[in-house]
Amino acid sequence: MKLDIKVVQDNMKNKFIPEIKYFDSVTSTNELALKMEDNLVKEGLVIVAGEQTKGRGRLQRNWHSPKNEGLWMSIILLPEQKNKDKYALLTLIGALSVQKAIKDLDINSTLKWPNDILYENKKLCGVLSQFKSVGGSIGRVVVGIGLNVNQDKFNDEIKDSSISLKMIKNEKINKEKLLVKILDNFSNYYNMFKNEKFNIITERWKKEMGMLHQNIIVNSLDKEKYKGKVIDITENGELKVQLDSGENKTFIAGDVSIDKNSLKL
Ligand code: BT5
Repeated sequence: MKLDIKVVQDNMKNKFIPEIKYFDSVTSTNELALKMEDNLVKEGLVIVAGEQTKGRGRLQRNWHSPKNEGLWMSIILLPEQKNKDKYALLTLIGALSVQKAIKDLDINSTLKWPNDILYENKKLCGVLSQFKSVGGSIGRVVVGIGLNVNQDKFNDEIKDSSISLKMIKNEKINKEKLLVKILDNFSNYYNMFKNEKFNIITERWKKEMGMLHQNIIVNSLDKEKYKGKVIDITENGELKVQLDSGENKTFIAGDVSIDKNSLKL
């Protein structure tokens, strides 16, 4: 069923979100949020869509966003420049906000650095943060959230690696209530960010992430593969890994997977 945006608006308690714009169909809510003219942008403005025809993951990957079956949205932020080196935390905040909201449905999920929520190793939600520069420095941050809500099935390409809330609970989920909770949580976490309580955010993340102290492989942006053990999330939201060589390395981006070979040892 189509999202009833009026119900969402009527139930929003927090003052951080000035407006929620709903569209039946867009290419990508992130694309829209990035293209929006500066004079129309307000901090906390949310764009939600019924479907995305060109939903995006990281590195231009595809994000499947079928009509009325998920929450596909972007939150626009105008954070202070002085905290630039902490912007990666905004992605972590997106995932924490969704995870807390689905806990209220009695769903225990785990976070996977930097942008996934997993349930029994299947992907339930992905977050994509993008930036728009104004006058040479980052002026606008767009936190895009894609959450699988009421799908009964996925296409062949992702069916073994994806899951929806409905598949977990065996019942249809109320998207309006869920969206209100996610945005309330986001506003609370963003307040922590603005108050520079970065360590609360990273500590919470560490508590909820599945790979702490595990042997993993990082495929980094420089296309190198690194093997090691996850030891921390830094105050800047980076993944800190103790490499097999003994040296510590931090990653700001990358794809992480469990090192299955090391489990056999
Ligand atoms: C992500 O990228 O997980 C970020 C997804 C962000 C989506 C939101 S929706 C609203 C906003 N507007 C956008 O255009 N995007 C954001 P990444 O970690 O790179 O994962 C992408 C991979 O996840 C794909 O290559 C597929 O393998 C898989 N995938 C695609 N659609 C999926 C889905 N609906 N559920 C689970 N996995 C999916």
